[in-house]
Amino acid sequence: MNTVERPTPRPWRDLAAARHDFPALYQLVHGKPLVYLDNAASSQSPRAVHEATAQQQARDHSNVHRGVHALSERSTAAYEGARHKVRRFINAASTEEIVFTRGTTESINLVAASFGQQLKAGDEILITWMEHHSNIVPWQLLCERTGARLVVAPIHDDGSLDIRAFEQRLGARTKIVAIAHVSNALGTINPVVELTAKAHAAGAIVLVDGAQAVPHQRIDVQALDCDFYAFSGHKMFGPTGTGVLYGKRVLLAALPPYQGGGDMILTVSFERSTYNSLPYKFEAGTPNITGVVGLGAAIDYLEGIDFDAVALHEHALLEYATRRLLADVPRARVIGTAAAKASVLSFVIDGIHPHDIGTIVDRDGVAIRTGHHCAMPIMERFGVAATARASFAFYNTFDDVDRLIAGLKRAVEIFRG
Ligand code: C6P
Repeated sequence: MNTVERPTPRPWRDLAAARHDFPALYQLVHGKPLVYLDNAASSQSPRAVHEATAQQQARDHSNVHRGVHALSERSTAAYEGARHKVRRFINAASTEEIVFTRGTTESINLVAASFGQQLKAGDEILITWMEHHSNIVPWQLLCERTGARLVVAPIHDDGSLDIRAFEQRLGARTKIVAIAHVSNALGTINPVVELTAKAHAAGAIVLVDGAQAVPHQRIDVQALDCDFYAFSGHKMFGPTGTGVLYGKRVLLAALPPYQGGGDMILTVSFERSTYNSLPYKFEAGTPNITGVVGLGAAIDYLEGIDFDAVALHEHALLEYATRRLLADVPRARVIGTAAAKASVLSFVIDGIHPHDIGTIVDRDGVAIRTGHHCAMPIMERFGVAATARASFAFYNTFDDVDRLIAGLKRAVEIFRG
């Protein structure tokens, strides 16, 4: 029985209509209508993205920046057009600051490999306890190469960052501060403007892992004032294998290339090569042209969405799901209860392994993620091996939450024996 009153739905006319743009949401899974609650892993993409990628593949497939023929010119225009869309979307000052990558992971590795060449023994890289492995391991590898030290700022029991401890760990040795904008495993939203200002005051540069922020809120990299901002296309309704590294022009211009190959050079001889201008210096080899065109289409789509409405709707979903979970699912505990939280609900049900929870609700057509969410230190911090995680996008509904809770109650029944 539902013991929690449902919020009166606000007139989400646009968002409710938008749901119809996502064909994947209208399928049966194990004979039941799909409820897709794994958006933090990968969100579904709208028809406009499918159409853009299909056209790129079917009509314009060719290489960029290399040919004078019509197909290559069309591909180049679409690829560079997407760069303009990204620039506008995150309010970067120039397209020179927008580097296409395979995803957040590659964006962070790029900075670690390139900017990281300046680091030496004794330098420090400050991260937080709530980072995804993508924002831990590249820095560990850099520490191994250079003798620099990885320093970790702890978090409170509710999953929010301990800002005093963060400040105490900032110092003259801190060269890089690398922080998640939003935690994928807890949902915590970090105060990145404040943290960036503190890091800059200490003389460090700041990389923000924006993988979980970009789909949910308007990002303005100039307002954030971070030096680098990394995100993935497949979490913002675009294709897999696409991502972006934003970097301040003055920093990118001074950095050595990441990878060598075609397109990132101006001249090559056996004695020496010279490098292309920004951002091409960081885009070696044939890029994921089709994917980037799809990412551009995803951004066009997002430009038509009211992000304030998205934030309100997702917050309402998260609140309702949290209250229903705690009221109606015996032995459920939420992991990550920070006041500032995005639409991620990580939880455990005592006595049931998260993988069993995920498998049982999947039989009901409900897709959630279970596991350590590539954030093993967070699991250790909260004394669990894994959690179950429901993560919402604007196209989710209160019905979706009800279906999740019904599945979870079924799981509890099954394990009661
Ligand atoms: N998190 C999740 O289910 P890639 O794989 O490069 O697109 O994104 C990596 C990444 C980096 N930072 C954060 C905060 C992330 O959430 C992710 C991806 C997915 O939570 C897959 S593990």
